[in-house]
Amino acid sequence: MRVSDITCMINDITVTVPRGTSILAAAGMLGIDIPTFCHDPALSRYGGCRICVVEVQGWQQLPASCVTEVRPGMVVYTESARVLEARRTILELMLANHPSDCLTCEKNGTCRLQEYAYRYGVKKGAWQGAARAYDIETDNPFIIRDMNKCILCGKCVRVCSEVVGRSVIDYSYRGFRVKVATPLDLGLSKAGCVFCGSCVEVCPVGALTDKPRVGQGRPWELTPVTTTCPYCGVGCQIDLLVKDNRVVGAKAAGHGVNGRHLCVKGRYGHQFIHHPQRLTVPLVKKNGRWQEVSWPEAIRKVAEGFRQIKQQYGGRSIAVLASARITNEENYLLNKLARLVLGTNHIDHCARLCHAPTVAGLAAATGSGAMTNPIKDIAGADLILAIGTNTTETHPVLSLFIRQAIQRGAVLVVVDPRKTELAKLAAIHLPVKPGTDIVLFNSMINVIIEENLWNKPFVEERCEGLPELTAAVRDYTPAYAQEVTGIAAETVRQVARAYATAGRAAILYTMGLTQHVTGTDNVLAVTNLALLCGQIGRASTGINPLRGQNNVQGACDMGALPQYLPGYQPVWEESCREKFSKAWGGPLPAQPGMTVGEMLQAACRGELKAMYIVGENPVISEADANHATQALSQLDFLVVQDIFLTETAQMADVVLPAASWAEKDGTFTNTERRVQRVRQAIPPVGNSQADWQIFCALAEALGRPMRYRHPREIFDEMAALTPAYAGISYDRLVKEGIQWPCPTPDHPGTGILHQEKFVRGKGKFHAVAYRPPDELPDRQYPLLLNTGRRLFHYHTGSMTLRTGLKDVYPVEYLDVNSQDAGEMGLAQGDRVKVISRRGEIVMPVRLTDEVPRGMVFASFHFPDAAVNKLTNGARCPGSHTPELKVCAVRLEKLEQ
Ligand SMILES: Nc1nc2c(c(=O)[nH]1)N[C@H]1C(S)=C(S)[C@@H](COP(=O)(O)OP(=O)(O)OC[C@H]3O[C@@H](n4cnc5c(=O)[nH]c(N)nc54)[C@H](O)[C@@H]3O)O[C@H]1N2
Ligand SMILES: Nc1nc2c(c(=O)[nH]1)N[C@H]1C(S)=C(S)[C@@H](COP(=O)(O)OP(=O)(O)OC[C@H]3O[C@@H](n4cnc5c(=O)[nH]c(N)nc54)[C@H](O)[C@@H]3O)O[C@H]1N2
Ligand code: SF4
Ligand code: SF4
Ligand code: SF4
Ligand SMILES: [Mo]
Repeated sequence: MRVSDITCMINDITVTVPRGTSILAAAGMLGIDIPTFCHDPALSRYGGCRICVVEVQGWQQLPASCVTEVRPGMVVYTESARVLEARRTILELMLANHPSDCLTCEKNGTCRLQEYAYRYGVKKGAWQGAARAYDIETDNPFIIRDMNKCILCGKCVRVCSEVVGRSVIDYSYRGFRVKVATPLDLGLSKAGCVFCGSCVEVCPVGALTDKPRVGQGRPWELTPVTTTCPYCGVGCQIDLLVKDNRVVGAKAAGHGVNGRHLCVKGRYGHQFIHHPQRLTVPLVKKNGRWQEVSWPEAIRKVAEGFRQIKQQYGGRSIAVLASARITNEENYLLNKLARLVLGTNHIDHCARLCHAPTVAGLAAATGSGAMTNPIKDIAGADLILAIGTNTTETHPVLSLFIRQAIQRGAVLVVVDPRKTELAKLAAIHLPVKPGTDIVLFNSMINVIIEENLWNKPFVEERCEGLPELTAAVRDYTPAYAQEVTGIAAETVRQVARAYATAGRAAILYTMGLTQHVTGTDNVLAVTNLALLCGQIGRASTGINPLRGQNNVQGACDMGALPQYLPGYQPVWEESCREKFSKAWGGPLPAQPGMTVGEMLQAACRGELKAMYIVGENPVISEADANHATQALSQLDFLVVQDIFLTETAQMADVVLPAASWAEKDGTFTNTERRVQRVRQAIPPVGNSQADWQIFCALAEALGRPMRYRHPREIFDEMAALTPAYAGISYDRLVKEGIQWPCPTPDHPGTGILHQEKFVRGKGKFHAVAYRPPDELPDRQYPLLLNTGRRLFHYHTGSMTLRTGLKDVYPVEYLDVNSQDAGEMGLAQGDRVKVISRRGEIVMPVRLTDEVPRGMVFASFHFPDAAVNKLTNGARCPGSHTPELKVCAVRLEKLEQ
């Protein structure tokens, strides 16, 4: 017992608890359940509903136990006669004006009011209060608000302001008319609600319900299946709610990185599963028209096609695109199929358009291309340097940890040319000119060396290459940085000092840093900064590339990259090749394969003859999409495997219908290297099949059978060959998942990388120099086009455009700076033709100050406004990632 501990007695049992513990919490420690409506341990204390009152010996009043702290010698009774009477009165008052449609209420069976009324034997009728008659708010696709059922516990208000950071709803009106409402009672859609559904999650009664679930089944008829979100790399744990082999809803699983929270896509973005346009049978194109065929025929056709091309031109004339959407097991098998069965090392995937500069740069400097720290660490940082990441829209649940850090007093510095929501939260926003980040970071390093703020012991003991770095940044003075980046010299100094002297500084970055012709150098510049200040290898520090797709970390780990076998074991190294060759039972090609961009070039030259594209939609997602489409049309044989007939699938000779993630078992690896389970909730829709089963069937038809009864067996085979995964197995992946490296079955996994030493030994400084973007605006094309993402949609829209997300965000706009628009004579909603050297599209404009003057911005989510027809295919030499963030365009206003 510590001095600060307090001993008291609850229901005649003695308990000792730390000072400051509430009576409610102390009772909880004894397993005594006190009813609560408004209390939530994760939210501020409120003490408003009073159902949790208890009797304290010697006290006149019955205190609310959630807000009353225990005192030494206190004697508490939680179910005394006085307490029971008080609770009954409270419940009677609540029921007096509560609607009595329990029989049809969606909350029936999980409602706390119902539960406590039953527990305390309270029936309606003692009082008949005036009934409330609010309109039920249903004007959005996701949340129904029936304030007639609200018991004013305020949890929704607190979760929205304290955790989600939005304050969309609050108490309004006075007295009897008091009601939880949006400003001016205009409804969620008009109040900046992001439809995260956290308010629904915490509401104890039927006042807030998930609209898509209404009428889909009573709570007790729904079977929850815990799995991992299929969208972004945060890897939230969700419970899919299943009835009669249909996914009818989803909620947060209550554990994992997200706990009770999800973003709108994770909670409401699943209707695509049962969308009528799902591919349910294999399709073969005959004379330009689709014909449905049986699986055996489709597999025969695909095997035949690849066999012929392999015989005629060799394996190197075939290329494979793997997928960051499919499981680890599937990527592993596809890798095996490509290298062993098809005999090609041409295998790549969307990481090429994304974090390939990270895989190249971070690995060169530290030995590992992965996020160094766990997501939860972010909350504990003293300074967060967020570079080119629109976190609140693209990694929404992760952004909650940034908000937590800010609440703790952390300084947020955002480097982004746009005034994003994150930038608005920042203490310091650095709106750099696009593509000039290297200058900013080299200049910060210049200041830190100049002012002797670098971490001498750390650098001397753990790093190499300081003289080269010092020489390389000599000319990057703050004055020069101001000239190139547009950030004031004094601000550069200020941020440099703040980062170098912070106790724990964490760097987060994403596409604003990588999608440039200098992507790899950008990553190296940021890494130099972290190494120099020793802001790595400790809790709440590090270099944290937030990986984009649900399983892009896993797809890279599984070797869906032309030069790597699983676990980044180089295919050009004989010992690695031999290891896999022995395990897989056949020879493997030695020469590293081509990247996506190289494949497309080779197809144009007629050197690449066939492609197998699994779970990617390059016709919409590739830079310079017209060129990509042109390349694909040159192929002799194209097979696409997807869950929908995407724009890419429409170009194929054969389309294979895959089962979605809800229809199969497996694992995804999230951005913090956490390997988590994907669990089958329903059988494959129609005649679709899990990707891994299709790969097995193909291998069989190509004469090299790969037989597995369950993905678990594939995982075990992979883990035996992949050191970082060696200690992981399905038996261990029960709840929280495991972060690699996990070398042995008794190893707990690794939260923080590079703690004692860097994976490569010493951390290596790299001298990098500024080069401008490949295509900047000029007189003919005077505007800079920046591209990226929106909260409500995901990539090429194949999934989100087939859900209620389309209703909240139905069309894409081109963001144009308001002043620019004024000068160009453009008004909100005007339709413009956006033209670059490579193509043109038409879309309406939105006037905004989020983009600086001279810049326009749009997402690539809408195939009818395919922004990649405009983007530049120029690539970073180190990683082959295209410069998706900068190209030059001009606008032509169209007559309405
Ligand atoms: N809602 C949603 N979430 C997603 C996705 C999605 O499609 N939709 N996709 C997932 C995937 S795969 C990925 S990779 C991530 C991407 O996540 P993010 O990288 O956060 O998203 P982007 O919109 O591509 O770009 C981020 C920011 O980079 C800024 N930027 C542009 N040029 C520069 C520059 O030169 N310097 C700096 N410092 N910043 C610049 C842009 O203004 C933009 O705000 O999101 C993931 N999450
Ligand atoms: N202009 C511009 N372009 C960009 C970017 C940008 O910022 N700006 N960002 C780039 C980045 S970072 C990325 S990651 C890429 C993403 O580019 P892509 O990966 O091409 O885009 P997605 O739409 O995610 O494509 C995934 C496909 O997989 C399908 N799918 C889903 N689940 C399954 C499954 O279980 N099995 C199978 N077989 N298929 C499935 C989906 O229907 C979808 O068609 O886009 C890049 N393109
Ligand atoms: S859905 Fe999220 S943002 Fe909207 S009101 Fe509820 S908690 Fe707030
Ligand atoms: S809507 Fe639900 S969570 Fe919000 S105050 Fe009313 S009862 Fe509480
Ligand atoms: S933050 Fe990412 S993983 Fe979490 S629910 Fe949203 S899309 Fe899914
Ligand atoms: Mo990505």
